[in-house]
Amino acid sequence: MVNNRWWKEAVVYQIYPRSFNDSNQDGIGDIPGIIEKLDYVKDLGIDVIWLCPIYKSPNADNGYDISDYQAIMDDFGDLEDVERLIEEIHKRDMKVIFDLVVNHTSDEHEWFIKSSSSLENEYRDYYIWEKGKDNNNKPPTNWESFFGGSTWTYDKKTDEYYLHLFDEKQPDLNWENQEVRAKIYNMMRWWLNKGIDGFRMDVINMISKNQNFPDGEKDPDEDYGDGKPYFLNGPRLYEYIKEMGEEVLFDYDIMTVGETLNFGVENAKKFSEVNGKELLDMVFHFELMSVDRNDESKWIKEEIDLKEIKKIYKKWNHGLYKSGWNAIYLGNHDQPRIVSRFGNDEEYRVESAKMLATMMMTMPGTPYIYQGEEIGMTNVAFNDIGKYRDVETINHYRIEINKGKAKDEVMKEIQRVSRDNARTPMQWNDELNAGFTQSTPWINVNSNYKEINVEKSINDSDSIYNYYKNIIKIRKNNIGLIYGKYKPLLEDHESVFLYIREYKNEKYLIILNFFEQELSVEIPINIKTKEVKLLISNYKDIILNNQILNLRPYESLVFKLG
Ligand code: ISL
Ligand code: CA
Repeated sequence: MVNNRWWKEAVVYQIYPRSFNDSNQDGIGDIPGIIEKLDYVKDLGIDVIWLCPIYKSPNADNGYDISDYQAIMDDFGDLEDVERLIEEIHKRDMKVIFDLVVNHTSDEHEWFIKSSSSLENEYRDYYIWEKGKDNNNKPPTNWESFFGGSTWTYDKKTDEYYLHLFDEKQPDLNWENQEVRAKIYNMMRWWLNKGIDGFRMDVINMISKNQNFPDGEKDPDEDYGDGKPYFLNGPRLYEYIKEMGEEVLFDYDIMTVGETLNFGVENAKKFSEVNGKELLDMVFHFELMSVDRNDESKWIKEEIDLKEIKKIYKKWNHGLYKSGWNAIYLGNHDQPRIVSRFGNDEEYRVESAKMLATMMMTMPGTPYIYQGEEIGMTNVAFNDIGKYRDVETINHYRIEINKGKAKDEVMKEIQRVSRDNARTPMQWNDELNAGFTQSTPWINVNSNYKEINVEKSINDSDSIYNYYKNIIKIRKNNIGLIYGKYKPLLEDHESVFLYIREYKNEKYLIILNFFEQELSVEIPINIKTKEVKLLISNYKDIILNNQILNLRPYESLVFKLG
């Protein structure tokens, strides 16, 4: 069933509360701090806010380790603050989706405290406990955690191992247990009845595991095997998500977006609706997140091949056309800053940030802007590991140094890829700590905040911020950029990305020079006729001789053809 929906026409802004705005000067962003900035978010042209976890948490993984789903992290405020936030967002005619992290909890959640207390405890089966191998001296499987090391931790008290696909302080919930599922659905309803407008579902395609817990494939020289075939897209995943729909989702006019590793277009289609009822409206896939890195390791860099990017967009845009919906993103709180990763964060920071924004805002699907992307915030290169906060980064450093890798080599990997690149405080102005806090921030502010900040951007008509604002307006005023068919041209061109969007009698041509290299390209469509209108570009002029267009570094143009 294909129809126009509010979440298909929305632009989403992702807020990582810890780093957004500190209102009580403790160095940590908080809920009242977000409320102070809602007019800023609204003015950008945002319709929906995705709020990263705000629930009670010991912050082993900055809130993705929840100890109470229905209480608020002390650092961020209290339930009243959250209810006020929801109200203030709705007052500004925006919506808010919360982060649903139900593959695992914190090990400080009362369920785990009880579960780990004894074999007989009624909560034992809320988590995944197994006997080890070799007389319990080895973990039940050879799987590697996303944060390094084994996915199993031995618990002496009950002489069994528990599973954690992430940090050992993030034990995986046992979704086989119907009681666990029921409690999660109740919690979801509790939040929806407070007025939230949907969920972003953290690693949602990991919740069903192969119950035989087999070892993963392992290279002889590797310490761990690959468990992904046994915990991604597991045997009961569809059953669980469909049940979640029946128990919760179908009763509300909400938006859902699943975070799904190795899910694929067919699953995205299959999980989007069941019997015409909306299930996972859209998903974040990771295929664009590996175009600049080795598939085996996020820490190993590879050159970007634009043709690979074109293939990924074509597969998903065609695959979900009129049978599903795309989530469009290039960055988030887990990924490096997009202008550093896909663009150029030095000489062509402004042009390349605008080119990336043009690509996202002219693709079919719902675009997601991660806080700071709209002002072209860049990666941060802290010179010592002591300045990093992310558990994944710190674990990587320890593991690699223990393996004997040179310190400066590990630091280079971390500076390029660490999730902390996206977690330095939002840069509001050129005052102390970029206006984020009057106190010592929980993580250092990027030293470039005097040049890169909101205040400076708002007042500069040529800024990345004003470009985002304009192109968001253009997207909203040209519905063909939302619902139009995607038709790629010049597919073999190594550095120019050129595509058409077509919808009823509207037609748009998007031209992107994806790299720094200047070049000339023959445009396969006559753009000199009087019907053609240039809607937006990131240079002041256009260099066109007949059909030959001279493209400068990262030059991007959007034409309306009629
Ligand atoms: O950045 C990654 C580690 O390599 C990603 O694999 C990321 O950890 C993965 O996509 C899952 O991310 C989500 O779940 C994690 C949490 O740390 C991330 O912040 C969250 O986005 C565990 O809850
Ligand atoms: Ca604070």
